[in-house]
Amino acid sequence: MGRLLAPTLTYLAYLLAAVIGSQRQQHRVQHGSCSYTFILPEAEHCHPAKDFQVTNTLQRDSPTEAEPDATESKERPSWNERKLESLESAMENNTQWLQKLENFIQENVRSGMEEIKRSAVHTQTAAMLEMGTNLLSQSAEQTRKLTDVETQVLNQTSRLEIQLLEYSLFTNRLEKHILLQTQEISRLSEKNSFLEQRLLALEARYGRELQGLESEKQQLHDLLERQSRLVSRLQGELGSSTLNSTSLQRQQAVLTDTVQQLLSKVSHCNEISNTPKKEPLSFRDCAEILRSGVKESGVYSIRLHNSTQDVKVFCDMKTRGGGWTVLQHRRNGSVDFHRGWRDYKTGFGEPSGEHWLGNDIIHKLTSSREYSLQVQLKDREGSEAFSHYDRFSIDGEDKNYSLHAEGFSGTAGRTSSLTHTGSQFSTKDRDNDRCTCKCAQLASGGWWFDACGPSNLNGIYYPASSSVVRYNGIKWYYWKGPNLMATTTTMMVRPAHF
Ligand SMILES: *[C@@H]1O[C@H](CO)[C@@H](O)[C@H](O)[C@H]1NC(C)=O
Ligand SMILES: *[C@@H]1O[C@H](CO)[C@@H](O)[C@H](O)[C@H]1NC(C)=O
Ligand SMILES: *[C@@H]1O[C@H](CO)[C@@H](O)[C@H](O)[C@H]1NC(C)=O
Ligand SMILES: *[C@@H]1O[C@H](CO)[C@@H](O)[C@H](O)[C@H]1NC(C)=O
Ligand SMILES: *[C@@H]1O[C@H](CO)[C@@H](O)[C@H](O)[C@H]1NC(C)=O
Ligand SMILES: CC(=O)N[C@H]1CO[C@H](CO)[C@@H](O)[C@@H]1O
Repeated sequence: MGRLLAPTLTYLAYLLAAVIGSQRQQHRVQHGSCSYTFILPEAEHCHPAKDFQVTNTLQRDSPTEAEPDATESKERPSWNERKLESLESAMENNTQWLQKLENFIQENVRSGMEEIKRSAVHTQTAAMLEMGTNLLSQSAEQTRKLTDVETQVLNQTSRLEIQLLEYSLFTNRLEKHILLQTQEISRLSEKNSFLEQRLLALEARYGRELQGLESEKQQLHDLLERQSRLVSRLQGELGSSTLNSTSLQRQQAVLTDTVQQLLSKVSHCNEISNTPKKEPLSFRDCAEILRSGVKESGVYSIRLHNSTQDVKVFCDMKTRGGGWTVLQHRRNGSVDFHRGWRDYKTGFGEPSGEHWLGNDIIHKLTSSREYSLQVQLKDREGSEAFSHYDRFSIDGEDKNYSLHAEGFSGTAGRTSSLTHTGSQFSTKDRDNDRCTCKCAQLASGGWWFDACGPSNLNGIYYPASSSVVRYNGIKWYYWKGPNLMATTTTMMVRPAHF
């Protein structure tokens, strides 16, 4: 306001000066519907008369036209008088003049002052009014601008608020989303840790399995190497045997030649002698084979009496004159003797090694004629002994292969270890003993158990290192007690009257 006021005051001063200095002192002020016109007095052009010389030099003592008059009066005698008179009149005129002037000036000044005052007041009022109007309009303008600014600010504020609201909504949504994500992440991490544990467990398990598999693989690898070495050795052998076979073929060819020569010779002989051919020999037992001239122990074929069946048996041609047909033989425990009824009935093992000839065959053999029995024993210390029975036979299966043994003699004990006549044969699956127990299961093998008796040559073959007393081993009680550490046992028969 102060700044506005200063130019206004300047303007007012200017207006005042203009009012005083202008030719037509008139000023109009418009305020609302009213208009004010101020007419101001003219100061410069308000001369009294043409001859009424008024100059700004108010202190003019005498007019310039009066001087020539003064020079004329000097030439005349009464000049001083006249001069005096004129001076007096002039003075009077001047005085009048002065008075007039004074009056005029006084009047003029008074009215001028009033006018000035009035006009000044008017001007001032007008200026003030104008100023007021200006101020009013300016303030209205300012108010309008202010309102505009206010609306703009409000607009901005509302817009900002809307944006803020949107942002907060967005933020809320984001927060919710983040919360969901966090939950998801935590769930996933839980799952992950669970899976890791599972993985660790699986790794541990599979690691162990893998180690086992690797060791197995190593073993298989070793086996494979051994096998391949074996294969290569076999290949070498095959090569040499191929060579051998070619040499054998050559030998065979030579032999074939020889045989043909012999055949031709034989046919020639036949032609010469023309004697009838003998029937091919069949032997009932090893004694007959021995009698036919064979002196070597070994496996031979016999045909049982009253039968068409050929049986391979081992013939002992050395012991006490030979001719023994072997029923039972053991020497290294390679054959399992803990067997059932059917195996003992038909026989098992190989006649060249450990074997049991078979109860049916023994029955048929010993029932076809009278036989004696020889039991040949050898223990680990190398001592040998035997038990002999003059008469020996067993019944058929219908009587459970009952034992008949008489005429005991020998070195393996003073009394017979074989049970008395009539004992039935028992195996682990057929219990025919006189014990409430099952001797074949206790003592193992198949034998003529009594209850359970002092002998069992078909017991378990224990290795030499075993020193423990066992009741299921090989037993020939009256020679070596309950525990015979036998290396070989042989049961063999020969016709009683050999
Ligand atoms: C706010 O101003 C914008 C332009 O700046 C205009 O388009 C809008 O209509 C205004 N809103 C209000 C509520 O005045
Ligand atoms: C081949 O024959 C020789 C003797 O002729 C014998 O020493 C060798 O063991 C035989 N080889 C085979 C693989 O039978
Ligand atoms: C077998 O021998 C028995 C006597 O031991 C006899 O009764 C039977 O007839 C014989 N069988 C044959 C086929 O010879
Ligand atoms: C037992 O003897 C037989 C016949 O001599 C032989 O084939 C087998 O390999 C031997 N077994 C053992 C374990 O010594
Ligand atoms: C032979 O043994 C069986 C049982 O193993 C038995 O039933 C049968 O009576 C026995 N036979 C004789 C003649 O005792
Ligand atoms: C001496 C002088 O100048 N007198 C004059 C005074 O005024 C009158 C009229 O105004 C003149 O006529 C006189 O001559």
